[in-house]
Amino acid sequence: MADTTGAGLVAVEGPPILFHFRVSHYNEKIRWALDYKQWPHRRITLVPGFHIPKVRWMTGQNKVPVLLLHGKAIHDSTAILEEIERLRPDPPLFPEDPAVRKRAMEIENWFDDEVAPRHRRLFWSSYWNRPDYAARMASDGAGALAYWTWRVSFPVLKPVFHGNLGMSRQLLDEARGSLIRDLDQLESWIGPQGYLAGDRFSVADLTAASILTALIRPPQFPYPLPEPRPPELLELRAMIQDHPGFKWVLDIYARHRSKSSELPAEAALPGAS
Ligand SMILES: N[C@@H](CCC(=O)N[C@@H](CS)C(=O)NCC(=O)O)C(=O)O
Repeated sequence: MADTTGAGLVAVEGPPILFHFRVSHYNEKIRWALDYKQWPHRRITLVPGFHIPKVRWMTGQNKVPVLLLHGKAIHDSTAILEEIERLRPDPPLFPEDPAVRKRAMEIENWFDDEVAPRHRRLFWSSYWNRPDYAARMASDGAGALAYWTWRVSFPVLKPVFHGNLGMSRQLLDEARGSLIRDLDQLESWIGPQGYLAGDRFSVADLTAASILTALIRPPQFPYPLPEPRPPELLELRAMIQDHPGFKWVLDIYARHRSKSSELPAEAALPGAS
């Protein structure tokens, strides 16, 4: 098969390759699942805004995460998690009992569809008028050229991001207004064993905790934000830091965020998986 990665790999035979934004909470779902299942994989860091030609060419749409698995490019974190589970069922992330499984997937969808856009919007709002901070955050891991290109392009990219992220005053106010409500909802779902669906760690917990990293950033999140962070971001974090839902995220990360199974670049050649 032809090289579809631009990374010199014949992807059909090699280990999974994750195309991701380091900063992103949807992408963290996939990193965590691969690490949880100890599935050796490669990661290719993309820079928001500049990712579009490659991702569109691979998948016909613009969003990451994208996982290249046995020559097939899969997008959408929910679909990717299902495929990972199918190919690597142990340890399981999806509950066996159909009713609990259905509940876990409902919770996953709620965090993906409702909570994630709100928290991402607030996260980006704290960088909105700080182009230097924004360029360091967005280009993290991609080098000095990416930093400077991003820094110079930000004013031009802003209208695109404005539409994509929903940065209107009304949507931002709504997102801020539902911060505590979202965590109250989460808290109401925590079961006696500390999990959201059933009595063990599942896709529901992984998704909720990943999505909430936009503002919480537990110490085990694999890519710490460049310092200093915008004061507006610290202020948002301070608004929720005493909430039991915030503490739940820290606890789930401390107990279940496995160490990385990312391969060093040279080990990711065909046949290395
Ligand atoms: N429903 C998708 C959402 C993914 C998503 O929104 N990804 C964002 C990063 S957080 C993205 O790639 N945005 C770039 C763009 O829309 O051009 C999923 O679960 O994977």
